[in-house]
Amino acid sequence: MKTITQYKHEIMWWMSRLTVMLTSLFLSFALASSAYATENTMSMDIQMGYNGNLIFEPNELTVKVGDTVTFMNGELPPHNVVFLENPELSHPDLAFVSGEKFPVTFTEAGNYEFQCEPHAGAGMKGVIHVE
Ligand SMILES: [Cu+2]
Repeated sequence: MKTITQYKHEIMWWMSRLTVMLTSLFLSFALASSAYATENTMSMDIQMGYNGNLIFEPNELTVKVGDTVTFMNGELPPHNVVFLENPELSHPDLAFVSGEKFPVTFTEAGNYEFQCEPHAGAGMKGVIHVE
């Protein structure tokens, strides 16, 4: 017959085994998800005319090469997105309808300054840092 102490020892042994197994399981998940994050590109939104103001929100963003930033038309249209030194990325056509989207994918590192042409004078400008 087993004594209470023997049972206790057995339970402790199994609990320590379980802890090791769960820890390694957790670590493998953590590693797998971090690998997943670095392999896949991100997609982020910038609101145009956010909250009834003539602003981009956010007006500064840091992304990685290959990431896509989607400019979403909000309030106080019309808005557009013009990259001062990268006309090929620009969407000069004015967006009048709320919810219109301009996706822009960045394939090279650098700083990309942009503005909304009708509202640049009001300070509707921003910059995206691509690393
Ligand atoms: Cu605008």
